[in-house]
Amino acid sequence: MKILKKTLIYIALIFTSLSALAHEYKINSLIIDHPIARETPPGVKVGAGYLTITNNGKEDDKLISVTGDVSPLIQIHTMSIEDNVMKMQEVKGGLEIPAGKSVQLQAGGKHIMFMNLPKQLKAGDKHKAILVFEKAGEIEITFNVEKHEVKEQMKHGDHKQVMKMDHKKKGKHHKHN
Ligand SMILES: [Cu+2]
Repeated sequence: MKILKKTLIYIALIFTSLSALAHEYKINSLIIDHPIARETPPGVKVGAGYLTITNNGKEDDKLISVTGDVSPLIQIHTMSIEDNVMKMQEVKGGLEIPAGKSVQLQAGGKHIMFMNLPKQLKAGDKHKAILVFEKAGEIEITFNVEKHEVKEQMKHGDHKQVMKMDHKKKGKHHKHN
């Protein structure tokens, strides 16, 4: 009995944490899935936001603007690489959300840019914002601030490797030279 109870509590916990992680919003035929902002390093004045917008309707729509307390100027950006230089450009006139399609704003592609950040974005913070769509109208969503988990793990691994390499170099120094 005790084990069963524990298992049930465990399952309940998994579901609560899942629903906390994956938050979504609905306005008319649009579904806005999992808006997040990336944690920013201290002193950095810009931050990125990501989300997915799915248009289940029969009419195209457009994301016209994003506003919120998180920063005084929020833009929608595209990202491209020209001559090995990463370029970001503001999407003018709104971001198309075609009927029956999903538009992903994600790392390395289209994103929301928080300009002139008044303070650091920290993991666990929540920032409300208003999305305005041409046809669906406006909706309040919350950006959950999350860490760059994958990158941080990589950094950690690299760091360890560098340490190991240093050790080897020191140990084999005379043999090599
Ligand atoms: Cu940008």
